[in-house]
Amino acid sequence: MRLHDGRVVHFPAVMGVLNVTPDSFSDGGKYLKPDRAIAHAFEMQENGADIIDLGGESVRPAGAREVPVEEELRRVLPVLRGLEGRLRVPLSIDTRKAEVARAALEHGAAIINDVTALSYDPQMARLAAASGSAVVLMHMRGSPENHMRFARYRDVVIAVTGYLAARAKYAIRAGIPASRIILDPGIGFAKTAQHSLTILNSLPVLCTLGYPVLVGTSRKSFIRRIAGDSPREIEFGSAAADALAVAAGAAIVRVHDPGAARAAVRMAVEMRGRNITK
Ligand code: HH2
Repeated sequence: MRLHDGRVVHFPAVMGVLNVTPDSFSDGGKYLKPDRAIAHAFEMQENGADIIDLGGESVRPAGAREVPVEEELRRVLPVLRGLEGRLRVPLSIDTRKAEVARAALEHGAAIINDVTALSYDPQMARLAAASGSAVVLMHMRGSPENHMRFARYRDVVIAVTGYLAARAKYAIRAGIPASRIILDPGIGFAKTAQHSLTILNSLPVLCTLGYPVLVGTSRKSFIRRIAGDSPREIEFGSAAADALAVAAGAAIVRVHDPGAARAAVRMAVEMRGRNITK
């Protein structure tokens, strides 16, 4: 995918998670100090991340609390300033707020990762269109605060695919080029473990929409439940899920450990052929 700043992300790509939050479910508080967050971004780049995804608000699948925009800006701005012009790989901003996304774009971010698929902030679609940034549109029901109340589907694959097709249409109508749209089924968001597994089993269906698909399974509760709860089991389980997601057509995996994911993605590519994603 060619980004508006001319940089190209080759698929399958590894997106490294950089949470500057006190309460993220797996790494909350670890990178709250800007210096530590900046160092971790460079470390993830060295370990094989193709994109760094910076977030200042936890939206963890277990239920999160909304962060005021001033606080979110206070968390991400020092990190944005510290990374601007120094990161080789593109920066993505994980936010549902246009004001935060705008600040990130001004500091060189090229991707807006919006877990509400441009539905939370009416300014978001216009901002993405005007800036030329790429967008990640994720499926969820309700909001990050209450989505688990809505984890009921007649057919989760049809519901997710239909929703994302409609959000992509909305984005295009708002002026975002189709070539800069990425879709994400939102693993763990308004989904039980079984829903997440069903979706992962049906990724080729989502891929038929013709957009790159991003999958974020890293360290989520269904991995812990299946692979085990020790740090090694969680990491191996996440890497296995990344490999299988890429083999099934995912273009981007969003991960906490880019080194492990990079190895897993390489195996998937070599075992299934190099043209498994666009
Ligand atoms: N998952 C999380 C956050 N943002 N964005 C996309 N596009 N897809 C995801 O699956 C996704 C996401 C939750 O993970 P994490 O960032 O580790 O936790 P938290 O939101 O608690 O910071």
